[in-house]
Amino acid sequence: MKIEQITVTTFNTTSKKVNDTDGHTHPGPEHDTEEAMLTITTDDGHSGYSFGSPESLRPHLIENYIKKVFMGEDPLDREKLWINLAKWQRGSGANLTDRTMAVAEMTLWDLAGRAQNTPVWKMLGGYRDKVPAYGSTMCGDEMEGGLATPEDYANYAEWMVNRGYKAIKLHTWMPPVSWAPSVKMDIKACAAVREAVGHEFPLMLDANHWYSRMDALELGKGIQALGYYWYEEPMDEHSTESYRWLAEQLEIPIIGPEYAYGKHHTRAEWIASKACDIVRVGVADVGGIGPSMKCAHLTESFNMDCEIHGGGAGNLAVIGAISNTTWYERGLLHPFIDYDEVPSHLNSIVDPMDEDGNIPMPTLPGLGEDINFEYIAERTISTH
Ligand code: LLH
Ligand code: MG
Repeated sequence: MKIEQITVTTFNTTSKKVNDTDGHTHPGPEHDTEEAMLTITTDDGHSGYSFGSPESLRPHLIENYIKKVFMGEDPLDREKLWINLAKWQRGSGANLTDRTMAVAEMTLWDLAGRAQNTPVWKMLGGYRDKVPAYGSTMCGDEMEGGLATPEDYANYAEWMVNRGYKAIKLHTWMPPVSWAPSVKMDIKACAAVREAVGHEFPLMLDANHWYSRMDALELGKGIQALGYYWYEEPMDEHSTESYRWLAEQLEIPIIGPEYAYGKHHTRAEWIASKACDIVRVGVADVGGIGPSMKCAHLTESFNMDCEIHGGGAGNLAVIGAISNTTWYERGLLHPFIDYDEVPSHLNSIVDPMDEDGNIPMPTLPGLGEDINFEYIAERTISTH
């Protein structure tokens, strides 16, 4: 089996989400947008698919890195192909990102799963056939009836509990919200939600990612007193020492790193530095499913949990194959967004949630995405 063709199909679709000036996602009016599908095909007729932004799959990246490393190779040699791609990152002038590598590597997994008629989480060595989800809110906003006040968070938390979620994570207010960030408002929102859901319900906080040490400590003490279960990314994660300083002073578990670069190496540094109590890993953050498994196993060796950042097919596959994780992050959620609405380029969502708050592991071969190829063909703008 040899890789014969690598194609990016850019297509038109619609979205009801917009980004603010600081990059956070919020609800917005329905608008046209572009999405890209990477297809890798072998000489014996097998194909794998994965999705990314057109920018993360632009011709420069496909021609100079992905094709250079993948063409003519056996797609089952995922470790070799990933390591060779990772080596190219150093000299790529920051062009070849972990996100692009993740899409390329997930396409190899999808191809292998489809060729062997097996879901990826089973190929990795299955551990569970379902996982409980936590509802993860969007960042706070200034929309009437949205997530503008502590009461809004409390009302929405009640809705989430009724919907079946077994845990909730708040993303609170960050710039460009006019008065944000505010430790006092974050604590008010956390307190309002605690009151709404009761004392036993698991709650987590992912606050403004750029607080100072003193603000992060004050907020940590506040949510510790409210019985929150974990505290996520209150400061810039590139300062491991700041997290070690914070973790030493708080009893509430610190989770991280989510966003810091460096893949499994960074996770090892955080564990060794005692900068976190729970390790955070997402396929898009560390360059794919394979490196996420390295992180999970590294974490397991230290008897630590590894909680997965973000949803989607790749993250679900990793959760299905590791023992030291508890939750699937379902989101980002907002009162104005219907998370269960099927995106036009799919026939169904990969992470439907049952009334007990569980996500069943996909049964389709490969990553388990049920792709609407007809829709993509009809709305194709370009291929390269
Ligand atoms: O800044 C944001 O919009 C969120 O923090 C986002 O990155 C979210 O994916 C996250 O951190 N989840 O845990
Ligand atoms: Mg986070």
